[in-house]
Amino acid sequence: MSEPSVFTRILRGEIPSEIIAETENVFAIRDIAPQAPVHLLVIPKTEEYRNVVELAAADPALLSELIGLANSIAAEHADGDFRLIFNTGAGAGQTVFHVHAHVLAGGLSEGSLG
Ligand code: DGP
Repeated sequence: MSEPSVFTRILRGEIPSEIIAETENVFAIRDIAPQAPVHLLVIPKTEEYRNVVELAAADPALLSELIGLANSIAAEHADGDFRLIFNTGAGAGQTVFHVHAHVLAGGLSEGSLG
C-alpha cells in the first residue's frame, strides 16, 4: 500500500487546510503557493486516479462534477472567469499524483497562457 496523498490527508483532517467547498465526490482548497490572485485546487475525494486522463477514461461523471465545482468556486471567489489547469506528468510540473485541477482567476493577463 502506498502512502495516502497530501490531498487525502487534508480531506481526513491530518494536514490543516480549510475545505472551502465540496460536493458528494469532490472538494476544494486554496493552493499553498498561489500563482494567481485566486488559486484554488479542486480534487476528487478518491485518490484512485493519478491524472485527468485516467479520470476522464474511467469516470467522466466525476470529471464533470469536478468541473462544476470549479465553476461555482470561480464565481464565488472571483468574477466567474477562470483558467482550469491539470498538470499531467512530472515533466509538466505535476508533483501530487492524485488528480486535481488548478483554478486560476482574478487579474489574469489577457491573451496569454502565462
Ligand atoms: P501539481 O504541481 O499540479 O501537482 O500541484 C500540486 C499543488 O498542490 C501545488 O500547487 C501546491 C499544492 N499543495 C501541495 N501541498 C499542499 C498542502 O499541504 N496544502 C495545500 N493547500 N496545497 C498544497
